[in-house]
Amino acid sequence: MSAEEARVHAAWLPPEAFRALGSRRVLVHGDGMLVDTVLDEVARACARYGGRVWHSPSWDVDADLVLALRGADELSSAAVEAARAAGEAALAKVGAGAVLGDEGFVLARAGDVTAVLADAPAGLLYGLFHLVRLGPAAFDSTRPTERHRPALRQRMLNHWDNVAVHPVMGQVERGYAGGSIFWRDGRPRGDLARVREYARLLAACGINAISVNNVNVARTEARLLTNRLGDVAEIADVLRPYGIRVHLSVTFAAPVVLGGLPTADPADEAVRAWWAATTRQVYERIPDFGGYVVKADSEGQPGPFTYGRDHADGANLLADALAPHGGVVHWRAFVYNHHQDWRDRSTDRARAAYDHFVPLDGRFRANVVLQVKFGPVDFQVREPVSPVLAAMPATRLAVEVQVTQEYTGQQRHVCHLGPWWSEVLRFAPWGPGGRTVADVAAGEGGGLVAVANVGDDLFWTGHPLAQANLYTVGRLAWDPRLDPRAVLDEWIALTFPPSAMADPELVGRTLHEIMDDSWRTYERYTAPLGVGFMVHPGDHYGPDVDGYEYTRWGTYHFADRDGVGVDRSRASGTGFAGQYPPYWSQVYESPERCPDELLLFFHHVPYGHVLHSGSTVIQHIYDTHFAGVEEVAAMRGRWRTLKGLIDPAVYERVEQRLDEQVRSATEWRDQINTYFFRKSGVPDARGRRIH
Ligand code: GCV
Repeated sequence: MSAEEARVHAAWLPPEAFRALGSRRVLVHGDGMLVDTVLDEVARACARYGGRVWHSPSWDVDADLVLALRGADELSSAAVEAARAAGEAALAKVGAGAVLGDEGFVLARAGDVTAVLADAPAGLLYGLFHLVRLGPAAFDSTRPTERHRPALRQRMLNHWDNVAVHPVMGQVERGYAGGSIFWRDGRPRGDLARVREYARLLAACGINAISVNNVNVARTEARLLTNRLGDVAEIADVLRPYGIRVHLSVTFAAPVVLGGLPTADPADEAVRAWWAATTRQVYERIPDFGGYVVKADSEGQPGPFTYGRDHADGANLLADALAPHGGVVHWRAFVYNHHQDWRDRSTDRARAAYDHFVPLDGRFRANVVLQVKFGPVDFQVREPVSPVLAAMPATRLAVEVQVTQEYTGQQRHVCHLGPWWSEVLRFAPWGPGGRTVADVAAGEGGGLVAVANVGDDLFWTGHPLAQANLYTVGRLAWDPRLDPRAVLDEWIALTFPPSAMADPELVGRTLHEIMDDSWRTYERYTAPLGVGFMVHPGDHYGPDVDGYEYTRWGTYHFADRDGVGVDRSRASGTGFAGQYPPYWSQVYESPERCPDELLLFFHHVPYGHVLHSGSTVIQHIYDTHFAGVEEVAAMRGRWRTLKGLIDPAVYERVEQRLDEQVRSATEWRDQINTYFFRKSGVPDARGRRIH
């Protein structure tokens, strides 16, 4: 183990988290690569904590825990067969339709034995990590039977990692955790042990797919598809034992830039043949390759528009090449005019994905997953849910969220996003009580895709508390109904194991106090009431209220001396509100009914407009910005109570970042409040200092 490996933070899998499991007598029964992974995990835990492990023994053994494949041979061990019978009985009780599938498992008690049964090796692996989460509770004699299956089939991370350092975006586009764990200066980073640790962490929270390069595909990265495929295969080999399939971002222009063809037109036979042959070679090298991720006709990336074709033509071209091998295309819906004239009030970036893609519903092949950003603009701290998610019933849809905190404090600020994603996934686009976004993502074999926040930083995520965002996104993809507070509890108990803490109750309570509401705190001191952006152009860190106001990017707030906000109503604005099914369309259309937090996303209102909260818009801006900074200062105070109680390296890193968060939040407060005071001339009703 190198010195660096020794120092890399264990995140949510410290050895201590395996204590309960590792001190037991464990029997693993079944065969397969992922069963070997289970065995390896259990063996390491038992070596550390004094337990024992057997693999399909031919003699009778006494076990406390049995992890078995349902289809595996009978064993002569009475305890094992009893455990298996208990698992089967539990399954029968759940009902005939209660299949486990490729990744599910059942946990049941048989006498003194805890049994985990699965139909496939991946199910056993997920069952194992469930046991780790439960800790000693997995062995409670009264533990009820549980059946677990992932709600979403595809639980994916997109890495925006560049192989060669990009002159502006660096090694990782929008990366805030050091370099890439895969690539460095044009070559593989060469630390596959670190990649393996990463795979463990991801499997333990339920992720089963990763794309390993940026969706903006430059020259070097394009070649991962062909003559640098070996680099991808090496990563795939390391991820495979943890049930994670590798995907690749490809450029739509690949037939031209790699294949030397004169065109990348989807209707061209030579282009189709090139994709088919190239894809065949990918599968020869990586038989379980997941598929392609494509950003086309977006922010300068090539796409089908060049040839007068639409996005269905483009996506289907790649889908046809992948179909014989079982692969999928994740085709991104993030398509908009990034050369907008700010004077042009008729163009609305929020409308773009719907306008481009909804007319194509029904035309995509079965192995195309349309990957839709959760909101209509761009991963802001507050946006409405994208109306595309309710408008394409004949298309597989995946929801895309951003774990890397491009717009939410860049892993210098604590901003725990679990509650936000949970709100998005639970949103019912057809109206309260109806199907939810999570149902849409689950329904047609779509999924949840998250832009990763990990780099080669020793804490993985720059800010140690940002690890919780990565853990949470995996868990919500597995089960979107989970309460984000309960998921945070899991993360806390794993990362700061109670058995290794002098005062676990204080640690847990303090982390909840700091993190639970941190997304709303961030919202309070940044752009108000859903209006978005107001960030420094380019790096997107810190305030710059008019930074994007006169640019080509389509992200405006239209503040003047009388009011602020974007009129997206049908009656007098861009008509974006009309892209929703009737219930929300009507709610958003009306400034009176529109939820406060989205008011300025949908309406341009006077500063004196009275919110549902009873406050005016201008007073709300002042109040939330003063409150936001106070909350951050309180977070820092709370964190300081943990000094000496947790790992000093974690303590120091978080403390430094909280200092920066206090500074940055203060800057946000003062710039936003001063800007709106100067525009409106309305003084703060409470007479606080505005500059
Ligand atoms: C990968 C935003 C980011 C870009 C990113 C883009 C996308 O615009 O600022 O860095 O590019 O989203 O999602 O493709």
